[in-house]
Amino acid sequence: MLDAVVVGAGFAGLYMVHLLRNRLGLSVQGIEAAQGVGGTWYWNRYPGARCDIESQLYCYSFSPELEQEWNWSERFPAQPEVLDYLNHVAERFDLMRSFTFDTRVVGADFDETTDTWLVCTDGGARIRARFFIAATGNLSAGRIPDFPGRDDFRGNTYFTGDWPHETVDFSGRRVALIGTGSTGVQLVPHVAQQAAALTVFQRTPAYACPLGNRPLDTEAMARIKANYPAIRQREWDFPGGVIFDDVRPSALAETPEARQHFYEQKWRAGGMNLWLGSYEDILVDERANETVAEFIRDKIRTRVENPDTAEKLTPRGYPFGAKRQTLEDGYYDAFNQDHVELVDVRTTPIECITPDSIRTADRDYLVDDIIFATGFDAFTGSLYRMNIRGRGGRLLSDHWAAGPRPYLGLNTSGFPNLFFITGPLSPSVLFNMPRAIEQHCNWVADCIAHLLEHDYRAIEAEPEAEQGWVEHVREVADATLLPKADSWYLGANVPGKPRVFMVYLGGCANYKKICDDVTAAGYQGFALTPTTSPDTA
Ligand code: NA7
Repeated sequence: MLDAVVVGAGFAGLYMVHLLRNRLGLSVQGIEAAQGVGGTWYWNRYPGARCDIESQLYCYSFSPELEQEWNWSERFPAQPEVLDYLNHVAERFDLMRSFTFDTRVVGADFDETTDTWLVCTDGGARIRARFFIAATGNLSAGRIPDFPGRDDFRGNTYFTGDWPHETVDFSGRRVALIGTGSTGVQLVPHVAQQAAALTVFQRTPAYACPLGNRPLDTEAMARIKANYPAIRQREWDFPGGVIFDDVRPSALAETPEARQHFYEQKWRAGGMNLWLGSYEDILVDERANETVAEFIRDKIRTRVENPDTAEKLTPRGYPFGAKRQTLEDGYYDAFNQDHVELVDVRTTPIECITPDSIRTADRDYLVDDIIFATGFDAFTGSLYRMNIRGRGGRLLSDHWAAGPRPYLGLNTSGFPNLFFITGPLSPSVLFNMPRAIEQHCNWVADCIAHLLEHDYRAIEAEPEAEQGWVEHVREVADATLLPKADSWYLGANVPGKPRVFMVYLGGCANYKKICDDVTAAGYQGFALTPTTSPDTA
């Protein structure tokens, strides 16, 4: 029997295996569906795929040596560079040998007689372990909507989250792209450059802001390296873990002129500046939000030449920032080219896909290729497809039928010794992911060390603590504007999924303090089962 099974070889799985094996000396088996490490950065290889958090932040902080030896080439690293980085980490910390690749977990059952997990893979392996750790990512279960006729299409179809490894050449082809979230917005300018015709099918217009990418030269990288300790400290001062200069309390407290000037500065600064680094009240006050929303709408109108297209691209009816901020580099300009067309599927819905077209309420769009940039079954999708069963054989998806409910986002009642890394109800995607991941993995590794040291065989969230956390996460979210859009944060993009805001919005520093306090209070809210409990005596 092993000490732990870790599922996933992205940022989370790699660090989790490093902590458990290299620091605690435990026996660990990593399991990964892909043929290599990287997680999100392995699968999302579409043209233009790029991280939209600054490279100096979007990396591990646990090893000063690693920080000093790795050079980032751009402010926002492209997918191949992040993947190279993760391969480098895997090799540097000798992690590859602990993983089985090209293998999916198809079942995980908690055995109440031994307090162990039996993990089954599609390769037929049955692995028994004390701890089962899901480092499966929040945006890893891809979702292509069930358009009637989808399987009859005779051309090529692509899903952005499972992009082919070989280069795809769209030269001379008529391409349809469905979806205008972060992914679609990144893709459009690249496909437009190649394709003979590009038709973009948009359901909800994005409030896309400029990415502001630039190369990092040797001097810039040297400055970053010299500053890493200070950067790492400052990250925790910001609720989203991304550092900004000059964040102001209230948009409504300033004159329209001062506000306009400030928004211009933030627009030019790029990245998440307008979203998380401008005025603190724009995500909690609708009137404040409207000031920045209108600023962005104006920018779109000036960027897009055709007034009808500009109007279709202009977001309304939901607050800026209530959906994940999308960042663009040439997105709006692409629509100024004659061969790029925008279809608003709210006015003319997609009725079906035929063998050679996408048919909307009023037209047939003849296409050779269809790209689905339609997003993910976020947070729970990757967990449910592992068929995890806890006490009494209860499926995780049944326990969470009304919405996910893990205490602190880390463990859920009835599923002892199962840990989620940046799972639902943790700060996860609304904190800088690598930092959130490190915090979670550190907590889990410390917890496991504690259990082993003090001879506990199991840990499990208490139902009351779990319920309390569910309510707290909801209250914090309801104090903001974020639940006011149909986003994947809410599960709104998946028909039938319970509408529960799945991210803890209290900030990672607060969250870390809550986790640390829970630990200091002897794992308050968790039941710990001693090895010599009456059950085993
Ligand atoms: P997103 O942000 O979920 O975007 C998916 C897009 O696909 C979005 O514009 C959706 O419109 C659209 N969509 C989904 N279903 C349909 C149907 N049935 N018809 C038309 N359009 C549809 O996923 P991304 O991959 O772009 O980004 C995911 C995250 O990865 C991103 O936020 C970053 O954190 C990294 P909708 O807005 O739902 O109306």
